[in-house]
Amino acid sequence: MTTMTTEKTIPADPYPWPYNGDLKPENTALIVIDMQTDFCGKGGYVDAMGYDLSLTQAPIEPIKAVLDAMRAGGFHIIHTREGHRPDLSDLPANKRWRSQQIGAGIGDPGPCGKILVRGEKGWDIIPELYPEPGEPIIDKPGKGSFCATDLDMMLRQRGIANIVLTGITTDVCVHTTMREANDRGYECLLLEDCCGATDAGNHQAAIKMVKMQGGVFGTVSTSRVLIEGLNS
Ligand code: C5J
Repeated sequence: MTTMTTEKTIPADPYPWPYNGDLKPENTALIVIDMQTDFCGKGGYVDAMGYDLSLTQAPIEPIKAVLDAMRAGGFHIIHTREGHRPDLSDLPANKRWRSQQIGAGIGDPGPCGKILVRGEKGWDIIPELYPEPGEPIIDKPGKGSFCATDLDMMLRQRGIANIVLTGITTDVCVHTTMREANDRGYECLLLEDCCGATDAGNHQAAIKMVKMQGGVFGTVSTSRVLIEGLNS
Protein backbone atom coordinates (compact mmCIF):
# COMPACT_ATOMS: atom_id res chain seq x y z
CA MET A 1 0.00 0.00 0.00
CA THR A 2 1.32 3.47 -0.83
CA THR A 3 0.65 6.46 1.38
CA MET A 4 0.10 9.87 -0.19
CA THR A 5 1.98 12.76 1.39
CA THR A 6 1.08 16.30 0.42
CA GLU A 7 3.71 18.98 0.74
CA LYS A 8 2.79 22.59 1.32
CA THR A 9 5.09 25.59 1.58
CA ILE A 10 4.77 29.38 1.76
CA PRO A 11 6.96 31.50 -0.54
CA ALA A 12 9.56 33.23 1.64
CA ASP A 13 13.10 34.63 1.53
CA PRO A 14 15.64 32.97 1.58
CA TYR A 15 13.71 29.65 1.34
CA PRO A 16 10.09 28.48 1.12
CA TRP A 17 8.67 27.67 4.54
CA PRO A 18 8.62 25.24 6.19
CA TYR A 19 11.83 23.66 4.93
CA ASN A 20 10.27 20.16 4.83
CA GLY A 21 6.85 21.06 3.38
CA ASP A 22 5.11 19.73 6.51
CA LEU A 23 2.68 22.61 7.04
CA LYS A 24 -0.56 21.71 8.79
CA PRO A 25 -2.84 23.45 11.31
CA GLU A 26 -2.03 20.77 13.89
CA ASN A 27 1.74 21.36 13.86
CA THR A 28 1.83 25.12 13.30
CA ALA A 29 1.34 28.09 15.65
CA LEU A 30 0.99 31.80 15.16
CA ILE A 31 2.70 33.71 17.98
CA VAL A 32 1.63 37.32 18.48
CA ILE A 33 4.29 39.01 20.58
CA ASP A 34 3.67 41.87 23.03
CA MET A 35 0.91 43.77 21.18
CA GLN A 36 0.32 45.69 24.42
CA THR A 37 -0.66 49.31 25.00
CA ASP A 38 2.75 49.79 26.66
CA PHE A 39 4.43 49.12 23.31
CA CYS A 40 2.02 50.70 20.81
CA GLY A 41 -0.53 52.82 22.66
CA LYS A 42 -0.78 56.42 23.79
CA GLY A 43 0.50 56.90 27.32
CA GLY A 44 2.37 53.58 27.38
CA TYR A 45 6.04 52.69 27.88
CA VAL A 46 7.19 53.31 24.29
CA ASP A 47 5.25 56.59 24.17
CA ALA A 48 6.85 57.66 27.48
CA MET A 49 10.29 57.00 25.97
CA GLY A 50 9.40 59.44 23.18
CA TYR A 51 9.36 57.09 20.19
CA ASP A 52 7.13 57.42 17.12
CA LEU A 53 4.12 55.23 17.89
CA SER A 54 3.19 54.88 14.20
CA LEU A 55 6.14 52.45 13.85
CA THR A 56 4.86 50.02 16.46
CA GLN A 57 1.22 50.52 15.40
CA ALA A 58 1.95 49.68 11.73
CA PRO A 59 1.64 45.88 12.20
CA ILE A 60 -1.81 46.01 13.86
CA GLU A 61 -3.88 45.64 10.66
CA PRO A 62 -1.63 43.00 9.01
CA ILE A 63 -1.62 40.94 12.23
CA LYS A 64 -5.42 41.19 12.38
CA ALA A 65 -5.63 39.75 8.84
CA VAL A 66 -3.27 36.88 9.71
CA LEU A 67 -5.13 36.16 12.95
CA ASP A 68 -8.43 35.96 11.02
CA ALA A 69 -6.94 33.62 8.41
CA MET A 70 -5.16 31.34 10.87
CA ARG A 71 -8.10 31.20 13.29
CA ALA A 72 -10.34 30.24 10.36
CA GLY A 73 -7.83 27.57 9.30
CA GLY A 74 -7.76 25.99 12.77
CA PHE A 75 -4.11 26.83 13.51
CA HIS A 76 -2.78 27.23 17.06
CA ILE A 77 -2.73 30.86 18.23
CA ILE A 78 -0.53 32.01 21.15
CA HIS A 79 -0.08 35.53 22.54
CA THR A 80 2.65 36.95 24.76
CA ARG A 81 2.86 39.91 27.13
CA GLU A 82 6.00 41.42 28.63
CA GLY A 83 5.52 42.56 32.22
CA HIS A 84 6.50 42.21 35.84
CA ARG A 85 4.87 41.16 39.07
CA PRO A 86 3.27 44.05 41.00
CA ASP A 87 5.94 43.70 43.72
CA LEU A 88 8.61 43.89 40.98
CA SER A 89 10.32 40.81 42.42
CA ASP A 90 11.02 39.56 38.89
CA LEU A 91 12.43 42.87 37.62
CA PRO A 92 16.24 42.89 37.39
CA ALA A 93 17.70 46.03 38.97
CA ASN A 94 19.64 46.91 35.82
CA LYS A 95 16.52 46.70 33.64
CA ARG A 96 14.71 49.08 36.02
CA TRP A 97 17.68 51.45 36.21
CA ARG A 98 18.04 51.65 32.43
CA SER A 99 14.33 52.40 31.96
CA GLN A 100 14.58 55.18 34.55
CA GLN A 101 17.49 56.75 32.65
CA ILE A 102 15.25 57.22 29.60
CA GLY A 103 12.35 58.66 31.63
CA ALA A 104 10.04 55.62 31.57
CA GLY A 105 10.84 53.73 34.78
CA ILE A 106 9.38 50.24 34.77
CA GLY A 107 7.07 50.01 37.79
CA ASP A 108 6.61 53.78 37.97
CA PRO A 109 3.12 55.29 37.57
CA GLY A 110 2.14 56.62 34.14
CA PRO A 111 -1.04 57.58 32.27
CA CYS A 112 -1.88 53.88 31.73
CA GLY A 113 -0.96 52.72 35.22
CA LYS A 114 2.38 51.38 36.42
CA ILE A 115 4.66 50.83 33.43
CA LEU A 116 5.01 47.18 32.32
CA VAL A 117 3.37 45.84 35.48
CA ARG A 118 1.00 42.89 35.26
CA GLY A 119 -2.65 43.81 35.75
CA GLU A 120 -2.20 47.46 34.76
CA LYS A 121 -4.08 48.98 31.81
CA GLY A 122 -0.98 49.69 29.74
CA TRP A 123 0.36 46.17 30.16
CA ASP A 124 -2.58 44.42 28.56
CA ILE A 125 -3.00 43.45 24.90
CA ILE A 126 -4.72 46.09 22.74
CA PRO A 127 -8.45 45.50 22.12
CA GLU A 128 -8.01 45.15 18.31
CA LEU A 129 -5.86 42.03 18.79
CA TYR A 130 -7.26 40.70 22.07
CA PRO A 131 -6.99 36.91 22.44
CA GLU A 132 -10.11 34.85 21.93
CA PRO A 133 -11.19 32.45 24.69
CA GLY A 134 -8.92 29.40 24.71
CA GLU A 135 -5.92 31.12 23.10
CA PRO A 136 -3.01 30.85 25.56
CA ILE A 137 -1.26 34.00 26.78
CA ILE A 138 2.37 33.66 27.86
CA ASP A 139 3.31 36.23 30.49
CA LYS A 140 7.05 36.83 30.37
CA PRO A 141 9.39 38.99 32.43
CA GLY A 142 12.01 39.26 29.68
CA LYS A 143 12.44 39.90 26.00
CA GLY A 144 12.47 36.27 24.87
CA SER A 145 9.23 34.31 25.17
CA PHE A 146 11.02 31.14 26.32
CA CYS A 147 12.91 32.69 29.26
CA ALA A 148 11.17 31.96 32.60
CA THR A 149 7.94 30.79 30.90
CA ASP A 150 6.19 27.53 29.98
CA LEU A 151 6.07 28.30 26.24
CA ASP A 152 8.33 25.41 25.21
CA MET A 153 6.19 22.98 27.23
CA MET A 154 3.00 24.36 25.65
CA LEU A 155 4.40 24.00 22.12
CA ARG A 156 5.72 20.47 22.68
CA GLN A 157 2.48 19.29 24.32
CA ARG A 158 0.61 20.43 21.22
CA GLY A 159 3.09 18.84 18.77
CA ILE A 160 4.00 22.18 17.23
CA ALA A 161 7.01 22.24 14.90
CA ASN A 162 6.40 25.41 12.87
CA ILE A 163 6.07 28.94 14.27
CA VAL A 164 4.87 32.12 12.55
CA LEU A 165 6.28 35.14 14.39
CA THR A 166 4.53 38.51 14.53
CA GLY A 167 4.44 41.45 16.95
CA ILE A 168 6.65 44.10 18.49
CA THR A 169 9.38 44.95 18.60
CA THR A 170 11.13 43.34 15.63
CA ASP A 171 14.65 43.88 16.93
CA VAL A 172 14.02 43.11 20.61
CA CYS A 173 11.26 40.72 21.74
CA VAL A 174 10.44 39.26 18.32
CA HIS A 175 14.10 38.66 17.44
CA THR A 176 14.97 37.24 20.86
CA THR A 177 11.99 34.87 20.67
CA MET A 178 12.90 33.82 17.12
CA ARG A 179 16.48 33.08 18.13
CA GLU A 180 15.35 31.09 21.17
CA ALA A 181 12.82 29.14 19.08
CA ASN A 182 15.35 28.44 16.34
CA ASP A 183 17.87 27.11 18.84
CA ARG A 184 15.20 24.74 20.18
CA GLY A 185 14.61 23.32 16.67
CA TYR A 186 11.36 25.11 15.78
CA GLU A 187 10.98 26.05 12.11
CA CYS A 188 10.39 29.82 12.09
CA LEU A 189 8.73 32.23 9.67
CA LEU A 190 8.87 35.97 10.37
CA LEU A 191 6.20 38.14 8.72
CA GLU A 192 7.92 41.44 8.13
CA ASP A 193 4.82 43.63 7.77
CA CYS A 194 3.41 42.08 10.96
CA CYS A 195 6.34 43.40 13.02
CA GLY A 196 7.52 46.88 13.95
CA ALA A 197 10.38 48.46 15.88
CA THR A 198 10.92 51.79 17.65
CA ASP A 199 13.52 52.54 14.98
CA ALA A 200 12.85 51.89 11.28
CA GLY A 201 16.50 51.11 10.56
CA ASN A 202 16.60 48.52 13.32
CA HIS A 203 13.47 46.88 11.88
CA GLN A 204 15.14 46.53 8.48
CA ALA A 205 18.40 45.31 10.03
CA ALA A 206 16.56 42.69 12.08
CA ILE A 207 14.85 41.35 8.94
CA LYS A 208 18.18 41.24 7.11
CA MET A 209 19.83 39.33 9.97
CA VAL A 210 17.27 36.53 9.74
CA LYS A 211 18.04 36.02 6.05
CA MET A 212 21.83 35.73 6.29
CA GLN A 213 23.65 32.39 6.06
CA GLY A 214 20.79 30.79 4.13
CA GLY A 215 18.27 31.75 6.83
CA VAL A 216 20.26 31.58 10.03
CA PHE A 217 17.17 32.01 12.25
CA GLY A 218 14.49 30.98 9.73
CA THR A 219 12.90 32.72 6.78
CA VAL A 220 10.87 35.88 6.01
CA SER A 221 7.56 36.51 4.23
CA THR A 222 4.57 38.87 4.41
CA SER A 223 0.97 38.64 5.62
CA ARG A 224 -0.40 38.72 2.04
CA VAL A 225 1.85 35.90 0.83
CA LEU A 226 1.10 33.75 3.88
CA ILE A 227 -2.68 34.23 3.61
CA GLU A 228 -2.64 33.50 -0.15
CA GLY A 229 -0.51 30.42 0.47
CA LEU A 230 -2.80 29.10 3.21
CA ASN A 231 -5.85 29.59 0.99
CA SER A 232 -4.35 27.98 -2.12
C1 C5J B 1 11.04 46.00 24.44
C2 C5J B 1 9.65 44.37 23.30
N1 C5J B 1 11.44 46.56 23.30
N2 C5J B 1 8.43 43.82 23.36
N3 C5J B 1 10.14 44.97 24.43
O1 C5J B 1 11.45 46.41 25.49
O2 C5J B 1 10.28 44.37 22.26
